[in-house]
Amino acid sequence: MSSEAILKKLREAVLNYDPDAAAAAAKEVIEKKEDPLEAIEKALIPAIKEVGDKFERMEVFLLELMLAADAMRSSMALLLPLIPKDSKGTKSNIVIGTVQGDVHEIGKNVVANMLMADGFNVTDLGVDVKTSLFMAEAKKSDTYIIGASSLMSSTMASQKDLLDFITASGERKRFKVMIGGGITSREWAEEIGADGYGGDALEAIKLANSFVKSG
Ligand code: B12
Repeated sequence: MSSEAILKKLREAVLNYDPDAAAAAAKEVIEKKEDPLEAIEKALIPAIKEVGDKFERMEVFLLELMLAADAMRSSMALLLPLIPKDSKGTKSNIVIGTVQGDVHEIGKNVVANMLMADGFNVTDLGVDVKTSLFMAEAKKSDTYIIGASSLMSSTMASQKDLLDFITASGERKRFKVMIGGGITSREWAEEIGADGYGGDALEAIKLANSFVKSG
């Protein structure tokens, strides 16, 4: 079976809300030694975005959105660990999480894994992360880089809360905060005083590296 045919299977599994088919297609990606990152970026992400667009147009229900998300989970659980990691992890520590009130994790997980692949030592705080925890965990793991993901208009405010919290602590200068996810934007990052915005995992990596270089 060609690479295109395998990617098509993966894409269709998400579009058909079928977690088992997604896991089976991911296994094929692995067996045929296809690039896991390409499978995520070219098949899985566009497919889940398509389902999201249908949900927004009210062409599908929440149940279908949840099944499509399960299909993402079952396939990404197999593919993400295969992205080659820079085992040294020497560039810097970094903490990342999805902000308070928000349980979307797919994009944040891609970013976290890509940062690891690029040599960062990543502490993933998970989803619905309490605002104060980002800074507490950054201090615990002795890092100054914080990444905060938000996918909803209602939870973008938690990104602002994070920046306000750090500023109020009097330690704003000590941290570099990057934000991203769904509908967030460069303009939003500027408005809330974040140090950077990443529209995708590659931009997240560039940003994190620029923080390391600028100290
Ligand atoms: C999958 C999904 C779900 C799944 C999440 C499963 C999971 N474990 O993650 C489930 C079914 C649980 C879900 C639930 C809900 N969802 Co939802 N969901 C989506 C969907 C379809 C895809 C999100 C996704 O994974 N995208 C793919 C990833 C790869 O993209 P990404 O997250 O943006 O990440 C990339 C970049 O943004 C960037 N990035 C991400 N994070 C970070 C962080 C940093 C630091 C940086 C630098 C970069 C970066 O890099 C990533 C890789 O390229 C979107 C639609 C869409 N188009 O996004 C709706 C969407 C986000 N959901 C939405 C809604 C409304 C909900 C619910 C409220 C539905 C409901 N009625 O209950 C709940 C919310 C629950 C909660 N409290 O959080 C709305 C939000 C609307 C809005 N503007 O506020 C959307 C936009 C759908 C829609 N069009 O209406 N959802």
